[in-house]
This record gives sequence, C-alpha cells and structure tokens, in this order.
Amino acid sequence: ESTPLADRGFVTVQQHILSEQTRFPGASGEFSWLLSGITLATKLIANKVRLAGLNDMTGRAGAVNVQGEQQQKLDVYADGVLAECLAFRESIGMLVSEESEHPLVLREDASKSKYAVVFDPLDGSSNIDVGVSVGTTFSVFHKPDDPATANDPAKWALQAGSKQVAAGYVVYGSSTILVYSVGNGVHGFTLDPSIGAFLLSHENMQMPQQGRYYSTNEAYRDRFPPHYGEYIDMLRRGELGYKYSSRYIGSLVADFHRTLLRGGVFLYPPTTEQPDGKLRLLYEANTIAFLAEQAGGVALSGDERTVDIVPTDIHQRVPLVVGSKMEMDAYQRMASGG
Ligand code: P6P
Repeated sequence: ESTPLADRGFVTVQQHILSEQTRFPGASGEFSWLLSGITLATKLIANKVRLAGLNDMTGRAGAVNVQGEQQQKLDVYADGVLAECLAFRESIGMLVSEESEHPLVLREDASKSKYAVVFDPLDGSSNIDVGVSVGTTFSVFHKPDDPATANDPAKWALQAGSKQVAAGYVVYGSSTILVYSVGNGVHGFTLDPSIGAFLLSHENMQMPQQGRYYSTNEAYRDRFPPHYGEYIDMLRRGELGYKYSSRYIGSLVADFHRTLLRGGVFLYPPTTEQPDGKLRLLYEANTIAFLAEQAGGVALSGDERTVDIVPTDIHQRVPLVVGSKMEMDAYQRMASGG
C-alpha cells in the first residue's frame, strides 16, 4: 500500500499532473509526458537565468527577433531548450514560439499527433541584465476537430483561448514557481533546486475578490484611450473603498503572479504607438487570461473577453486588462460608459 502523496510531505508537479490526468480520458499519459517536457525545459532555463552574470548568458545575442526586439542570449537558449524538450514528444504536432516568425511543424506525418504548444520562452528578458524577474509562458491546445485544419498543423494554434487544454507559466523570481491549470483550478509549485523538483506550494490558487494595487506603465498614460486614465484615477481616489498603490515590474509574468496572489488589476492598454497594445494574444494574453479565469478573476481585451478572440495571426497583439472581480467589474462599468 503506497503512502498517500500528502502524507509524504510533498507532491511533485509530475504527481499532480498525473492526478489531473484523469480529466483527460484517453490521454493515456501523453498529456503528462507533454507537460513533463515543459517542466524539464524550465528547470534548465532556471539554472541559466540564476547564473546569467557568470555564464556569459547576459546581453544581446546580436540578432533581432520577429517582434523587432533585440534577442537576448538567454532568449535564444530558452527557445532552443523548450523546442528541443517538446519536439521529442510524439503527441505534439506543432509549436509556436515568440522567438520564431513561423509555426514550427514538428513532423511530416502529424496524423498521430494530438497537441499544439505555444510559448514565450523568456518573457521580459530585457530585465535579466538588471536582475529583475522574468518568466516562461505556455499554452496547450488539442488538434482542431475540423479535418481541413487538422491536416494542416501550421494552423493548429489559431484557436480561441477558451480552447486551451492547459496553460501556465514559470516565474524566475525570488524563487522559481511553476503555475499551471488544466481547467481544474490553478496550482503553484516551487522549485527545490536541491532535488531539482517542482513541489506543490500553492494548491488551488484563488484570486482575492479585491486587491490594493493597480499595475500599468504610467509613462504611457497620455497615450491611452481616455477611459483607462479615468479608471486609474478612480482607483487612486479611493472610490473602490480605499486608495490604491501602484506596482509595475515590467515583466508580465511577475506582474500577473502578484495579481493572482494579491488581487488588483494589471493593464496594458492600446497606445497611440501600438493601437492593438503590446502583448501577444497567443502566448501572453491568452495564457494569463485562462489562468485568471480559472482563479476567479477576469481578463478583457478591448471590449471582448480575451479568451473569446479567434486569432488570425500567431503573433497578433491585443490590449489586456486582467485582475480581480471588484476591479474588473468597475473597469467594465467605466469602459462601457456606465
Ligand atoms: P513596457 C516584456 O518586454 C513585456 O513583453 C511584458 O513582459 C511586459 O508586461 C511588457 O512587455 C512591458 O512593456 O512597454 O511597459 O516596457
């Protein structure tokens, strides 16, 4: 009779994923094998991030990526490690990476593959050289049902965020924390480097009903559509019960992780320079939105629910407002002119 997991004093993410496996009838372990590719890759990335100043992994890789952003050496490393760990999984037919212009179709014959994985290997990587938290985001989709698209793996990732079968991130912050959901709540695991395992540390994370922080880059405030500034001023004036403080790390995963734990609201609005906002729908806004909703929060892009948007391009950008119930109800009232 094996000892129940909880009585062992720890639950690894692998054990947790297997216990969640029951939600995927017929997945026969393929799904947990897929997610183990992500946990392995993020442990390797964590090692490099933690020693970036010593292993010549800081600074620019000398290239510009499809986003027009200077690739950092760690971006290139993280992208390669994730692609490598995931490409071995037969069950995955294609990948989308923030670092690659085109979808990565993994095999000629994808008829036996079931999943598509999209990821941002190292979000916020410009922060690495200054020792600020960065993150990896990922979302998993099942191959689309309709035969035409099912036979064209390059298109498998163009699905609304509501179709995600899993989403998660790893935040390389004061500790290394993996947060994921397979649609059955949100669970957090802290990496114990001494045994190289992600151990359950935040079971069934629920966003508080209300927080004390709003989070946005106020340098752009004059370039937002007016209602965003009016909303922020409302929070600062204390109209939701108390005057808000501001926290902005400039790394989406870190800013969201705080919002998930403490409540509050994160906003990356459209600006005059970027009328669709800066964040990418597939592997930033959707990943975060799925987790936010699973934890009782709300995520909007313009006047739509983020996860309702059907992508037309794998790198398309959307505005994002995500946070806890109270702040988001107030935001929706103001955005709709209520
Ligand atoms: P800004 C990092 O480059 C990133 O993509 C997100 O992680 C972060 O939320 C955002 O951009 C920060 O953008 O314009 O405030 O520097």
